[in-house]
Amino acid sequence: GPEPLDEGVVLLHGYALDCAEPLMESIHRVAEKAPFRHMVTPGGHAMSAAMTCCGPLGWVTDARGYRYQAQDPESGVPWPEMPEVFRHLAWAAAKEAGFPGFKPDACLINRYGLGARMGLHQDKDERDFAWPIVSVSLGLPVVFQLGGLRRSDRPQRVLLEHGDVLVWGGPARMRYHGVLTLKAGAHPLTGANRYNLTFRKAD
Ligand code: MD5
Ligand code: FE
Repeated sequence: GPEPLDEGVVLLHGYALDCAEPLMESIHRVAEKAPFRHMVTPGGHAMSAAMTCCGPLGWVTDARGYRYQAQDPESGVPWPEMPEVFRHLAWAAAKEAGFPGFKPDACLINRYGLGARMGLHQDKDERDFAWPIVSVSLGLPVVFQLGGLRRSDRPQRVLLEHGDVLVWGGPARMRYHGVLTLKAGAHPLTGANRYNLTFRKAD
């Protein structure tokens, strides 16, 4: 089976390469219905990554806080359906990493342009932390910060490249993590951007 990076963290290097083109086409189709936007944190700062969602639940942030909800706040209508290629990839990667039966109900799509980053944080808005999170990287590479269970734990740096899939769960589920600033580049499928799909069981 795959090599864990650390307890509960499995990096499936290149696992999404074979389906990268359908994934990107699906991202663009989702974004026609639910455009990428820079959501605002409860502290009043616009996030540097642009986001959209698909699936029964979408993650949102605004002045009221962080939460999952069934409707896109910009349009008031349900998030677009989760494309089959997304659902299959998330399920298969989770199984490969030792989490059979993963049926995510939320997919957050992050688009990082030049200079975008994501500060160290924990993912803790989900109901059941027994399910893993599956993260798919497309396009330009970025340095991922894999921290510990306390914010003060010094993060390890892991390069995430096009097609990489990261699965973490169990003892790693609540680890702090983030991504460093995206550098300039050009990728044949994504241009100057990095996309990240984050699959979660939120409800
Ligand atoms: C990203 N997104 O690259 C990252 C990948 C987010 C987010 O963090 O919340 O949208 S998710 C990688 C991740 C999540 C939770 C735990 C760990 C990694 N981990 O312990 O390594 O846009
Ligand atoms: Fe996160």
